Amino acid sequence: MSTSVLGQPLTPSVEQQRALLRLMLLARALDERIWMLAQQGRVAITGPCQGQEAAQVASVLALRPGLDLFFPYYRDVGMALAIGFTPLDILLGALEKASDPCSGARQMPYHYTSALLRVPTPSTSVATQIPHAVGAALAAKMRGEPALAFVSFGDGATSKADFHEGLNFAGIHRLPVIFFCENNGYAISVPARLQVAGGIAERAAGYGLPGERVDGMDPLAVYDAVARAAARARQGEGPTLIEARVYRFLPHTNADDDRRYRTAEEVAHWRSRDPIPRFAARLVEQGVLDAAAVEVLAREARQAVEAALRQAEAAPDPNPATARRHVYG
Ligand SMILES: Cc1ncc(C[n+]2csc(CCOP(=O)(O)OP(=O)(O)O)c2C)c(N)n1
Repeated sequence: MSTSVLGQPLTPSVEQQRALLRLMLLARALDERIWMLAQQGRVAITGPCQGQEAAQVASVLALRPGLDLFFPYYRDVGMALAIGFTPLDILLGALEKASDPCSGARQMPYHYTSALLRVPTPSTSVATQIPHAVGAALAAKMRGEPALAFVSFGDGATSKADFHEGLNFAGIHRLPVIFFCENNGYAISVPARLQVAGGIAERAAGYGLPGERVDGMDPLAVYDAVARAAARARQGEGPTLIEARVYRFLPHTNADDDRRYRTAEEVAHWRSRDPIPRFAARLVEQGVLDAAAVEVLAREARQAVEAALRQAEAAPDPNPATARRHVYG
């Protein structure tokens, strides 16, 4: 694990460690349910987060939701929950209901948007949230606000010009932004070795900012790296690139067949490193929770998702007569 300037990793409080596990379990339960709805044809599309929950939740817990600006991407169910979106918010989007808080079902689902939670609306084009975040960090710096901008994206996004332009500008102007790459090894079927000849973290050096690789299956390692990057940003020391090595357990989306580009053995290997049972076992070992309490958290997560689903299913669909409202041109 990486260390702070004092040589000690920055660790979440016991309360935060419980919240970490609770949110990871909630993300897993919600993602599993949405995947099932997609298999049933009741949800049109989903890009599952399973395997990436530790990186998604721990990064947010090291930051200040409500103050900082967040730019998550479509796979970030765990991140969205940690920022403050509810399972109901996410399900209203997944089921394309009129009361979807992100866009009233006018965007694709999982385009997380909330003025209250300081999450600006994203575009569907991969990596475009990166320059958006850099611009928001510039604005925060010009206004003298204490907020930083946190932006997440996949390994494939690092091939886009938006990534390089964003890092370059942020590096030159020492902007308070954290670039958080969830490297799950693939951009759909394209393996990371065909995206990046060197490493992703190493790309930061060319833009004059620190780059760090962490085990994204370990929430404490992620928390430590993001907390240190946040401290740097808040002290005016500028941006950081963090590459969290993760794995997506399921296909890219429900429209993808991952058996065509990766082996069952590879998936099984990464599943054996599933961040949720490993972190739960660690908390039990350290006496933070007992095994029964872990079971209760898992059950409560599934119940919360079922209750939200009942509510979302009962919500009205959009009125087709309004389909062209807000359409430009
Ligand atoms: C500019 C652009 N090109 C292609 C797509 C289609 N597309 C959607 S997701 C994706 C893969 C992105 O991979 P990565 O950034 O590694 O993230 P992951 O989905 O693996 O989490 C692609 C090519 C798109 N949305 N935008």
